[in-house]
Amino acid sequence: MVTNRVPTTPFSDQRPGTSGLRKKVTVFQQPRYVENFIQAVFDTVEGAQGATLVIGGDGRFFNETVIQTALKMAAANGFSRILVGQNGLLSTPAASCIIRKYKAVGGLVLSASHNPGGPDGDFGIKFNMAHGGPAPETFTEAVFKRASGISEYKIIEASDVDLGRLGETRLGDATVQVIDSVEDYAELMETLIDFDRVSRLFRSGFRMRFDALSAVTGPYAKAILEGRLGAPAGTVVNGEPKPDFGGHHPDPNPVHAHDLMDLMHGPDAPDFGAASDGDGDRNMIVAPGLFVTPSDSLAILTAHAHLAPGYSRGLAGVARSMPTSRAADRVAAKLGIKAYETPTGWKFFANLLDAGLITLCGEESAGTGSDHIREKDGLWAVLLWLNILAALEKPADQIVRDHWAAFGRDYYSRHDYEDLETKAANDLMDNLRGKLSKLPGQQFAGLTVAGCDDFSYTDPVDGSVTPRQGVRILFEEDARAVFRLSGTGTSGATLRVYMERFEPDPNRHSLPTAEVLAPVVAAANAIAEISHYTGLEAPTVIT
Ligand code: G16
Repeated sequence: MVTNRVPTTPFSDQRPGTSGLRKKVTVFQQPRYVENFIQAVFDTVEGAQGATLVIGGDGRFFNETVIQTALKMAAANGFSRILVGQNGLLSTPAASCIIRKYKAVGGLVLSASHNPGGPDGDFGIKFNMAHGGPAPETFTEAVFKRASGISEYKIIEASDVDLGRLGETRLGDATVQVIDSVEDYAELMETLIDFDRVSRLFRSGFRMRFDALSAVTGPYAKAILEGRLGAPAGTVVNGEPKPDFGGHHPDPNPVHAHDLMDLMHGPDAPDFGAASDGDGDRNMIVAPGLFVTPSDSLAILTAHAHLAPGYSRGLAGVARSMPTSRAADRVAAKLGIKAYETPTGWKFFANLLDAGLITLCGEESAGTGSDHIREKDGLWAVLLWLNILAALEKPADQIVRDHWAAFGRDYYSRHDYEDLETKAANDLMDNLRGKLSKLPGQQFAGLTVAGCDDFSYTDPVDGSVTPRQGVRILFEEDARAVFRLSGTGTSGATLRVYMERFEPDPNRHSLPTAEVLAPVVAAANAIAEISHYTGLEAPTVIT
């Protein structure tokens, strides 16, 4: 088979963001764009020759086209074995599981996560390392450097691989193995979660709704919930992955998963509701009449994880991203384990997990995970919740209220200002950073600034320092506002403002979140001069 070395010229915009390279589909469709980036990744991977590579994606528009290109390029670049999910499908957590299980050198995961799909939607490519987790910044920066000076890419001439048929084929000197997308992941879940107990829960008449939002988790949820655990057929809705996610915005939050929210707040709410995102790494948990914030969910899972077989020996520690509420820290203090605070981005958890410093970790952006893989894992979080529900034999909303009664409640909300002009967003952050030294002691909307900083992270394992990860403002009234710019958008800039306020009094645990946070919102707006810089009077999305 012929290996072609195709001359190319660089694109200037191939710097990966929070989670890989994410752009509009139309950007990826430019001739040589995909090839350049993949070649830059392959040139950066150490030990590619003769190694195993995993390839899969979330099934969004353009997935299969890029997978065929990636397979032919992988064969041309010396990988000897390539594992690819059937029909090109692998959820991000399944890809992480498979990389680890088959000792691959890494994997290409094709996804733009929770961003919309379809010809006018978004696409993305990320590389996960041999530990199964997202590449660290040293790697992604090296890829960017390589992509910025690239002059040729390697690809073999071959016909497309039949991705529908399980089994092996030869591609040049490489073996391509089309694998079942679900099997290895489901097996791993069985080692962590008490499947017998959860099956008994379903047999006792427990009702749940899992909304896969027409994204990749559908086949996983159907096989595990309705297949192995015996939940009634129809428990999983929107379970067929579609290239445009059926028009859904596959972001599991109260705004985009509104059908689930309506059901769970209606008269016929099932006992438990959950949803997952485009590539299956995020989760949303809803109790009857009560949305559980991702920050609370992490805290509750931390408090009760020992009830599941995979965590019965207790937890080494817990980590959360900086903008995530401090609810998990309170549980860690009670359990006598260490709590770590990392920048936004799952990659920052990998070192802590590898070093055995933490067992669980999570983020406000609906990601929760454990040391079983090196990615956040939407369905795993749902299964751990089910295990806890089965073990505690209490309704989900009761578990949440009991948690607040024991630890206090961290009221929490995130305001997103999307599609801003990049300059306006940068000016807002610069202005904010510029005034930090003068803020302590000042009052805004009745709150007094106790302290503030621009979060800088020193990795406790390798000592690397990651500065400028978001501005934190702490108020004396046990409230906090955090400001940062998103690293996953594909057009303009998105300002995220994260607000929280701690309430220890159980008599004040059923207030509307907006009411409790109103002074924090007003203070945040005043301090950052949000309407002045954005021209917006209100956020685009509130979650
Ligand atoms: C990615 C990262 C997460 C991060 C999230 C939001 O998630 O893996 O760690 O919290 O982006 O990032 P930002 O606030 O910069 O938009 P995903 O699910 O999109 O891969």
